[in-house]
Amino acid sequence: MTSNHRRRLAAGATLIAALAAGIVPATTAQAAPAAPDATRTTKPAPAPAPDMEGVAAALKAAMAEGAPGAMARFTDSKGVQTRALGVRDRESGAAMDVRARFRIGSVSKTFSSVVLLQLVQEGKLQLDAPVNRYLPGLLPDDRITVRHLLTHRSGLADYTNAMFEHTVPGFEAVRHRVFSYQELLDLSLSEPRTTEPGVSYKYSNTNFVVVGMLIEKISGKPVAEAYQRRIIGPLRLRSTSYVHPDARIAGLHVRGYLHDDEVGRPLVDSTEQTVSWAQSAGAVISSPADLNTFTTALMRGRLLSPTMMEAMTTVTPTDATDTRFYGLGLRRYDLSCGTQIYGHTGTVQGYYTYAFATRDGRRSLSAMANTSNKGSANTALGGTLEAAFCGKKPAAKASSPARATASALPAESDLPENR
Ligand code: REY
Repeated sequence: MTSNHRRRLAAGATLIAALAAGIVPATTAQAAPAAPDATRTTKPAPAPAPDMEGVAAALKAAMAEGAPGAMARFTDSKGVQTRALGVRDRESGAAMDVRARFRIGSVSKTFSSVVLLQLVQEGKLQLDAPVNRYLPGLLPDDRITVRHLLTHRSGLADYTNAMFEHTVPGFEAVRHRVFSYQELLDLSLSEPRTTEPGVSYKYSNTNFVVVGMLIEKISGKPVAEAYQRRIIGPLRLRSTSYVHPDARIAGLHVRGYLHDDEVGRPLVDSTEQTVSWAQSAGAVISSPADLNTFTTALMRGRLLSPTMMEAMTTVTPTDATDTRFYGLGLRRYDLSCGTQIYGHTGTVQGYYTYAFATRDGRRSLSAMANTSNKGSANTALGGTLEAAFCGKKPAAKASSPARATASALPAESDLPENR
């Protein structure tokens, strides 16, 4: 062994000890020379700088597709960058504002998943145990497990497909209703099940209604309290709330505008609603800053143990593109530059949301547009992901083969198999 070798080994050992003691920030560790026996011999490529003009272009494209406004907030080691375009209120003409709150739809599923996985971590339930062990007789099949719910593999039909088959009348019929979880589950059970338990991925809000029932049964408290005590409080998410069945959004907020199925009909202001049809599957209210804090904290392991993070980020494909995957209440998208991002999408009447972060939690993006039932606007909004996480695209060569990417394809929540 050369003395040079020895010095590098010693430096490596010191660094590992310092890391274990929590003295050295991880960034220093990456910049330090690798020990000779390290498996990685080259430095990781630096993350591409976000293309904020590309982000703005995607927001503009969402507006060109019918969103009154759109905004995005990106965080990395260099700080925060935001873009807000259009209006958050068509009547007053108030401009879109990155501090404003909005309905995050199914990004709520990641919140519910975190709560349930904390209960698993505490030994209060098991991922591979039947749901009926904790809620006897609830489901028609003892083979459906807790993990099947979190991975959308229970085969329980999505009751919202029938509810919102006719968008505006469907919405108006439930806008002010207050459902019990049992009523929502009964709607699902009145339809045939879609798959045998565990067999295949089929996105269904019913799964996260049952997750809400499990949280309430195991914790003995309403889901609102669980979100507060386990996520909102510890992360100090001051613009995040779960107010079901209150129909209003408190404080500075974005108004949501629902598209009618019939082209050319006026937009419906859908801001006020109980979101009782979704509850633990989609009724959380948040802001861009809070969503970035949430996805970053999650990925950095501040909410769950390494074992639970491993379970949550173990994914299977959701479609044939091989770019989109689902773990436990968490999506993974593989972008064109090779970067993998984790988070969730959300659709609730009047609001489309994306909230994603890299696996190391160093970069995060939240983006929203204040419209829905307009798939092309949602797909355009998804363009913020490539721009933010992959940076500027090299000028396209006419001969280069087109590669499918997670965000250039129709938004996942608009694919029939996910609705
Ligand atoms: C329900 C319909 C969307 C939305 C949904 N959202 O299940 C959950 C999610 C919470 O995954 C509605 N579409 C729209 C229709 C279609 O009414 N006919 O786009 O506002 O985020």
